[in-house]
Amino acid sequence: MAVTCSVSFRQCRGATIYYVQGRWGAQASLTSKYLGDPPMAAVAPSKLASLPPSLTAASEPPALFDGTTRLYVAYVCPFAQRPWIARNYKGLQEKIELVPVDLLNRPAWYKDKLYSANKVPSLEHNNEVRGESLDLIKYIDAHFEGPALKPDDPAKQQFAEELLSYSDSFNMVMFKATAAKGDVSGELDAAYDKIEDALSKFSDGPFFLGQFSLVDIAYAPFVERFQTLLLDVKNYDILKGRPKLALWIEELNKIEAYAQTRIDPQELMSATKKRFGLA
Ligand SMILES: N[C@@H](CCC(=O)N[C@@H](CS)C(=O)NCC(=O)O)C(=O)O
Repeated sequence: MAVTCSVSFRQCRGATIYYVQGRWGAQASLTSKYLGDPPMAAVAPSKLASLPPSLTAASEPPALFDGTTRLYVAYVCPFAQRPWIARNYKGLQEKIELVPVDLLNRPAWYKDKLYSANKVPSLEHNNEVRGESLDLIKYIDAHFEGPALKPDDPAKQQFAEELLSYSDSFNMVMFKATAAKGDVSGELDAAYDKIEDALSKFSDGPFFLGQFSLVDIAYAPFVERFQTLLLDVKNYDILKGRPKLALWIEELNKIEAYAQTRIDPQELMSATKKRFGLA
């Protein structure tokens, strides 16, 4: 099945790093093996049962621009998980409809009629569609009721912006380290020590800004994935010598809004490893 529109590539140390439905891999060439798996393979069946089914190329679109607010996601996509957590945390389950799409068998109307960037997440609200996960967390926080995700304290606001800016670089270190052949512990130490330091900055709670915020939402989907993957592939324990990070993950898992978006870690890892050509 050729679905090249759902794939993007970057070069990394001579290998092609590719990206399919929220998962990265390293391979000399992309084969149908990587595009042929059931797109929902990583989602635990128990979780799937309680979530709406993903729309496919065969699915009719919802009544687009009828005034309904819709958040388009793919269940395995860490970027889409961000605004999904924000929506849950603010208690907007009734106000923002969750619409999962199957990226590997994507409905044509998604690009043609809704979001020309053709990525998830996207948010349909007030007859407009917007994307970019970090922007969407902020947008949902600013335009809907519910507990604030952005702190009031200017010092925390500034630190939030620094951490949000760093999140892309952090993710890139993780993607490259996972795909690299040699010892990458130096790069990983630097990235996770930075996270451990960041978690030490405010003492009024276990989260990046003390209390749960948009920064935790930005990092959680990625840390979740790379914790299991790095342990398995690189024998690298992100928690070793990092008590703040261990506590952060423990406390994060108690947040129902986040727990609702989590898919089984082992299932996710085995699917991700397949994408990395490591299984
Ligand atoms: N920078 C975007 C990245 C979104 C993204 O790459 N989403 C992936 C799925 S995890 C996607 O839609 N890929 C489809 C494609 O690239 O065609 C964001 O933060 O929202």
